[in-house]
Amino acid sequence: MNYPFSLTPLPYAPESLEPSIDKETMNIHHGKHVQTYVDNLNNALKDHADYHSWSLEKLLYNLKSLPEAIQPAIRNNGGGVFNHDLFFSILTKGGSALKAGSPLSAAIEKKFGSLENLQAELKQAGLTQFGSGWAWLVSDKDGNLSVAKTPNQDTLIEQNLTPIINLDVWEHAYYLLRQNRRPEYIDNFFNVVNWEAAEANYAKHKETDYSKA
Ligand code: MN3
Repeated sequence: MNYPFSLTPLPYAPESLEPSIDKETMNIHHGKHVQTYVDNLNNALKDHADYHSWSLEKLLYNLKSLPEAIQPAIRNNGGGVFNHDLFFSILTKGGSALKAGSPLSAAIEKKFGSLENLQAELKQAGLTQFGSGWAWLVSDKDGNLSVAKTPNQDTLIEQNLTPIINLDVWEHAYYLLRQNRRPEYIDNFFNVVNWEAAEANYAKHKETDYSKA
C-alpha cells in the first residue's frame, strides 16, 4: 500500500463486536477517526512525489530521513493508519481461541506463564499509558515476546519489532459506551481478540525487516 492511501475496510460488520465494543463506536472510530488519519497522511505527502512509491512501513521506518516539515504529520497520521489497520484486524466476533500448543501459545507460556498473565500485563500497560496511546504484544526476530506501550500514534516499526496484537487506549476507542472506564473497556477488548490472527502475525517474526520495506 502506498500513496494515495485509502481506508482499509473493516473485516467484519461494525456491530459484530457487540456487546464488547458497540456499533456506533466502531463506525465513528473507523469511518471518522481513521479516515481522517488517511486523509491527513495523503495531504502531507501530496507535494512530495519522491515518496509516493513508498509503503507506509517504509515511511515510518525512515521517519527521521523525511523532510522535517512532514515528519510530525507522517508520524501521527501514518502511525494512525498503521496502528488501526492492525487493531481492527486482530478483533473478531466473539473472539477466537489461542490454539493450545501452537508456536504463539508456547511463546506466551515461556514468557508470561499463561495467557491470563499476558492479558494482565497488557491491561496494566494500557492503564498506565497516560493520555492517548497503545499497548502492544510484540516479538523480536528470535520469537521472544514482550509487552510495550507507545504514546499518541507512535509505532514500534523503528525498533523492527513484529506486532502481534495492539490495544487502542485513546478515549475515542471507548468513551461513547464506557465513558472514563478504561479498565472495563480493556476487559471487554479481550473478549473479542482474534488469536488466530495474532498467531498469523507471530508467524512473521523471523522475516520482519522494515529496513527493506
Ligand atoms: Mn483509535
